[in-house]
Amino acid sequence: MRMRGWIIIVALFALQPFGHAADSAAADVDTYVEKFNPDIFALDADQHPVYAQKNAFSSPASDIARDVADNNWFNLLVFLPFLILPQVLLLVVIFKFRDRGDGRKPATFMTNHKLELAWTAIPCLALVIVSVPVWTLLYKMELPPANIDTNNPNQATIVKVTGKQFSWMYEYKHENISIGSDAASMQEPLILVHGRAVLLNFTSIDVNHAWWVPAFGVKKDSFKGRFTNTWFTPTVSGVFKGQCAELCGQGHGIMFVSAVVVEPAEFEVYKKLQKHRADTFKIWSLIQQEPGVTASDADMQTAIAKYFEKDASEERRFALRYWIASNFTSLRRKPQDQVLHNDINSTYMSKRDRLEHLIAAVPTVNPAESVE
Ligand SMILES: [Cu+2]
Repeated sequence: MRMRGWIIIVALFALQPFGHAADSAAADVDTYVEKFNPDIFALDADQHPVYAQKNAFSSPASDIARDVADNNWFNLLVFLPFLILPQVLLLVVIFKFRDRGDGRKPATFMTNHKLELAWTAIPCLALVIVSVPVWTLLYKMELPPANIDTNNPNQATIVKVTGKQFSWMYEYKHENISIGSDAASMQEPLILVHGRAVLLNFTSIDVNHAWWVPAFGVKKDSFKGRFTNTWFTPTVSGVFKGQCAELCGQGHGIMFVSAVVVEPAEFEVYKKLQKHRADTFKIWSLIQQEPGVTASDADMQTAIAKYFEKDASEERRFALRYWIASNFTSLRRKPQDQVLHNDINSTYMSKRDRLEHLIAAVPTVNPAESVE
């Protein structure tokens, strides 16, 4: 019961931007921009708390990563004697059979069939022992277990991942969301749900790539004309970084992978934001133009009126604010020519303010029934 209470409180908190307290939305907007659009190019990643989980062995962030880490420790345990035993024998021989100056002759025998058989058979046996859990895990990585209903969006997120020189496109099957590039043509993160299985189907539209996030314990090749797949359940919330792991051309080094693991209630917010995204493009193209170019009030009002024609709900207002703020965040982060950079940095807050005023002039009309 206590657990359920907490879940409701957390959910109410997370869904607040679509509730009545929309006036404090500016702060909420920035909170969500930080959550769904983190700076994956931050160089001081170690000092950034969101990058805390980086390694499958020291801090596994999925069930599969946990298995990979356990498997690694098991292998180490099996192979450790092979590392230690020769060192011990070497020390014994060095000290026990050293030349004591008493004229003793060393032994000169050449073969010992029993010994040779043993040192061939025992390592072979060790490899067989290690291969059993390894093969089991490799098969487990391919498809989720039968008790996870992949047709149920609350149990599994299915994403088609398409690699291309030099970025990733993500298509969410149940949620009908397509993402890939942000307003600055930079890679967008894959948004995943804490505790919800994710099934990834990989392909490529050009050369071979490999999707790799160490903390999730998965690395999968993507090929043109073929599908490969893997799955895992994120067990830690936060931002996770990866990298294309197949040399795919000139931009391979900057072909990043990033994922944000959020709570279920936050994912609901994300879905709603995505639903309105395409409709905000027109307004964005008016707001952000060449340095020094400003859209007229009449043009802005027309575009905003058109945007709110569908509905003028809190949800839709919040989505517009969110996408404009998120787009500016992406642009400000991208290295670009100095004139454009200075222009964006000196004008983006006043542009956001102008938008706030224009939105405020449109009366809020929440739709009678929610359009899901
Ligand atoms: Cu690549």
